[in-house]
Amino acid sequence: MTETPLLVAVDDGVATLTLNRPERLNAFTAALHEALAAALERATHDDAVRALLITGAGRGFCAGQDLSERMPKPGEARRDLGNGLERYYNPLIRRLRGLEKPVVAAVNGVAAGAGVGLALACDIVIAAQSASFIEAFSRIGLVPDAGNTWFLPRLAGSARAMGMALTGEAIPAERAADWGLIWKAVPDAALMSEARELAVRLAHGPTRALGLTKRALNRSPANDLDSQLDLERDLQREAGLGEDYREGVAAFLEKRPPRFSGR
Ligand code: T3D
Repeated sequence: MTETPLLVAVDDGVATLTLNRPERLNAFTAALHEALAAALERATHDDAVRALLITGAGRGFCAGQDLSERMPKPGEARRDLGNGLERYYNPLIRRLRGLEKPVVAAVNGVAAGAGVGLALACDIVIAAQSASFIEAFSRIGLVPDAGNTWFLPRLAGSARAMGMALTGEAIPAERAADWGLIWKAVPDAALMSEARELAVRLAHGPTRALGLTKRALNRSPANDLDSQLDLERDLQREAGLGEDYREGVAAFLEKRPPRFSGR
């Protein structure tokens, strides 16, 4: 068993978080949740981190909850699974969606159960062609959680969401991309270089504006057009006061690449 459930490396503006339980396809334990929450908290407040990249060690991305932590001991009362969602999964998904820095998921292998929720909570999902997405919940008598019932119908439509959730069938990465569930599927050998290149590009971008863009798109499903127009006005006001906007316009007029600072 690996002892460090999460590897964290910060380089060139990108914090790379690697789920590191390859022998269990990076299934979530309490220790992995705690390490991930702490790393996301640090990344939120560290100005040197302007984008994040989340991936998995070994052949899997994340197989959801580690079921060996759920094996009932003889005589033990039945566990209230709502408590685990409240304590770990819901804060994780909220934190990823609320983090105003771009987050890229490099889905290197199977994503199952809450592992799908983890991937879909990221802003841009790139998957290896050999990866797949499995709503494994129905296979073990559970309901999709970790945001799955919110993400799936919005990204793929309700017919596909329902099919995935009720059957638990594996959806290969290329089909997931065709369905709009993820950004794209790439050859396995290209996954990490493409995902890293994208994360570095975003980290060197106008990250304050990218964070506000993320806020606008995340609020959109709950808003009517009028409210969304008001939100765009407010966020644009904020972006327009930023240094990156001045730099972007100056660079355009001077016909040179911009040097964004994220301010
Ligand atoms: O409990 C709560 O708090 C509620 C929250 C729930 C959130 C959830 O995510 S519920 C859903 C939990 N996840 C699953 O049900 C998925 C279980 N895993 C699988 O169905 C399969 O492993 C996969 C389809 C993902 C991959 O299959 P395959 O054939 O490629 O690999 P494998 O041989 O099944 O797995 C490799 C090893 O990882 C294996 O261990 P072994 O035999 O080599 O010692 C397997 O037991 C282990 N593993 C895979 N997933 C999990 C796991 N061990 C514990 N928990 C897992 N989720």
